[in-house]
Amino acid sequence: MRLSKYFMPILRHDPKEAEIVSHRLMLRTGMIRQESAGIYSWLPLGHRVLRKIEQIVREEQDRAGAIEVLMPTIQSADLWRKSGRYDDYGKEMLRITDRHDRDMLYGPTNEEMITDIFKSGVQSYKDLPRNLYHIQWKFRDEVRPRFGIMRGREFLMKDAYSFDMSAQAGRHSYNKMFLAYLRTFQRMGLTAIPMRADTGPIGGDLSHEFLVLANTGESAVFFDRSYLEKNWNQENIDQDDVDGLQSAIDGFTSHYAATDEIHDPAEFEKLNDDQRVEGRGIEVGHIFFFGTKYSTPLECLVQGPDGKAVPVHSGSYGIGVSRLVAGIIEASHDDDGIIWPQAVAPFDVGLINLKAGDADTDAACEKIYAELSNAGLDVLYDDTDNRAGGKFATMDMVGLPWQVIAGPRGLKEGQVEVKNRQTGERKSVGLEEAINQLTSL
Ligand code: P5A
Repeated sequence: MRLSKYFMPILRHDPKEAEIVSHRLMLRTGMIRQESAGIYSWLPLGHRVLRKIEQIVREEQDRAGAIEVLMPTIQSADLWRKSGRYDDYGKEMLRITDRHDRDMLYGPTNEEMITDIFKSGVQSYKDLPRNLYHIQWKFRDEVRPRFGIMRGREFLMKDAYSFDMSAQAGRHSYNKMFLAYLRTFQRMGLTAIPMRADTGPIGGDLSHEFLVLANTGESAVFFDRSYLEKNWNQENIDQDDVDGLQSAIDGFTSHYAATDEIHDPAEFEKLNDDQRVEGRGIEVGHIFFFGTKYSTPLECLVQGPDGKAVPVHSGSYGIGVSRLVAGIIEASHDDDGIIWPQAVAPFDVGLINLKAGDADTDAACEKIYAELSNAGLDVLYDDTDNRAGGKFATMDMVGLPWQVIAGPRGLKEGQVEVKNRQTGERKSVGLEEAINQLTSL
């Protein structure tokens, strides 16, 4: 992408309304624009990151055996009346009346609808287990939308719903999602710690939240240091081995980890001083097992092997896809701006032309741009005639993993600079070598 043809409205100054770094940097780099309180447009740069995160979430859900669907954002109130949540959900639910005076709502979550969908498509125990998910916009009329898209009113969520014949089978489905979550967040370069959690308006009695550590997180967290040393993707776990997966999850959850809501100081104090970590965290995922809470009122029954109809056991599993964009920035930035982990970066390489209009510099940049693009890399090419200082600052703020800087002085010796945004290391290398280095990443 050539910057001269792109839409990336950079703000020169910090916006007053931004209290935390992710909100500030998302506004400054032109990733998002507020439309009303807690409601944002995703501009091209932000949209690219959102889609990358969504794709990682999708791949890990698919790998865990979940099946993608897409439910609407607008729902009828009928099913919610049946489950009893139409009144329980309170003011967070945006209620809408259509032209026929029918009560509708903008979905804050989809337990009711998916249970109804499932019920209409499945009759026998032979069709279970199943896990259906979608990635769809939700609306919650939060009292205090804040921190940009971190706590929005409209936000993108991945929500999955599992259906099983028994509580034990349901537990296995829960465990598969648990593992998928650890893998998902790690692929995005995040350390997300699973913590036992309250179930709130979703319900059930088994629940875990996944928290990314950041000083600006909304929850206070207390945990055992050993969580910081885990590499979930390296653990060789067979997700279909019921007992093996259960003991792996038991292992992951055997150490102390809790948010302030359910923190037990006496238990925490039992850890050695150097093992105790207190901090703040951002909730990026939340999983629930609620058994027959929805299947009973919504009459979602399945015929067992003995011919008797029984309510299915279900769970629901959420990931804050749009919140993750902010969560990653909170976890990965410095004074100069964002430092995108490779897996979610909006572009792989930022190419800076230090003298646009100079024939040799333009030719060298065109060659680099073409060869990196042909090799499948996404390149943001700053081909504008802005000042070099401004170009450096913008590129650092946008935070792409690699930069290639080309100017007449270096090119006289056939050299360009390659900069690693994370380490800050800059190296002068031959033009071909720069291309080889980046295409072999
Ligand atoms: C699980 C999936 C649920 O809604 N029903 C379907 C269950 N859980 S949850 O914890 O309430 O939400 C899941 C994740 O969505 C993100 N999230 C938000 N992101 C941005 N702004 C908000 N206002 C917001 N509310 C929830 C969180 O990451 C949460 O873990």
